[in-house]
Amino acid sequence: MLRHSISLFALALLPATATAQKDFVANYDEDKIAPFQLPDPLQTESGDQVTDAEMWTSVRRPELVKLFQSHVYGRGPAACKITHKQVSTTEDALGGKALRREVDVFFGNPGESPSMRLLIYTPKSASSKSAAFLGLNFQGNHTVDPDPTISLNTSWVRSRQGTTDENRSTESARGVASSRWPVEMIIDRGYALVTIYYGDIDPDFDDGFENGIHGHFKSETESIPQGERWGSIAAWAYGLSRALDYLQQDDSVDGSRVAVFGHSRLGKTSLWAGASDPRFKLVISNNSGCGGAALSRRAVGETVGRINTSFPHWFSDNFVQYNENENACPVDQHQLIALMAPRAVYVASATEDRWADPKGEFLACVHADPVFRLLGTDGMGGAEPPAKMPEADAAIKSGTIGYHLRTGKHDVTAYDWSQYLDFADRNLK
Ligand code: GTR
Repeated sequence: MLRHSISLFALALLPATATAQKDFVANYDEDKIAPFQLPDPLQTESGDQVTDAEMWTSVRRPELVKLFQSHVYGRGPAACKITHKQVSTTEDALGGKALRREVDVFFGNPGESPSMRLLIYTPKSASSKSAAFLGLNFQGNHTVDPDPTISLNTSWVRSRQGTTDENRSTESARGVASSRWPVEMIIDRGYALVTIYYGDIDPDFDDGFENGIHGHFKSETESIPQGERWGSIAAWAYGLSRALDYLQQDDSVDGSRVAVFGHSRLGKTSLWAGASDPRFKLVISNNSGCGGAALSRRAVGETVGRINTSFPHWFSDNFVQYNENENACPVDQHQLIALMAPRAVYVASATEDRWADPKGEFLACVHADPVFRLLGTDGMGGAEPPAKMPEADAAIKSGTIGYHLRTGKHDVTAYDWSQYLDFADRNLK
């Protein structure tokens, strides 16, 4: 876990942000948004217009990845060698429809490095390797399905009434997140599902570099300038990429057709994983909001200042410079969406999730659209991107950028999954 050691610069900001946290009042009024100009995804830092795919790929894309590393998420070590160990195999999961396996993937050699446990479901009806959804979960693999034979995660978890005891999960946690993980529906549609507890990679609290992969890669991390060191989102994304390294060697999953999925902070993570690792074929952000799909410059709902104060370990130290100062940031989140091009990306919002700024999430897609079109795809579909937000529950899913605004609260529902599956049928099969 990353300790935000306090630079002189941040020190000067601290009292102000602490006050901002206490007195923070979210803005939801479109008329109160301060005027802003979005940085152009298709203009290079030296001011040249990107005119073709070659220039995007060789100049602008790498430039943008670097800007997001330096100013937003931070930079981690190069890909490490992974090793793996089979933990369990169940031939007849989900009433015989799926093969279910647990595989430990180590960030180095077993015994010397931390590991994450992959819970893998593959459809038994498949005649060849299956395309897969890969997503991190919040409370442990044993929470995605009530099956008592899934191993109970024993690492640190955030305490929750009824399902934890001194920050360890209990038997009563089994299946509590199952409404967010419709495993059978995914298998019935012919896809594999791979999930990992995000705390296996890095526990979600600030403990000063001690545990998780931040601690494991201590010397590599210390060789990176302080302000640019990876936060937890970048660490979780690194874990997703190492999981993909494993899936590319798996016998039942097709590692060249993997969709990375995440909700909320893990939606921010799936976007950064997809942006920094072009091997992900489809990228899905469910209600990711600030630091995810929502435009930071709108500062509607959760803001950069607010998120850096509540969750100081999620982003790089440099990101703190943009607290109440979003216009000074050289990037905004439409450029993050653009980094998926020409691959497919889907952004989902919810009507009651105003904290995540649904309109800001939609506009990020609209402003990413020109990059997708330059690269020869149809962007959000149609001749040009939609001029206004779609109605609730009217998904835009015919193009390369999908978007919907679901009725309801901050959550993952069967409606969300059924859109992702339709979108995957067109972009992953
Ligand atoms: C909230 C945070 C959001 C979102 C969410 C979550 O408290 O403000 O940015 O990440 O947590 O991940 O559940």
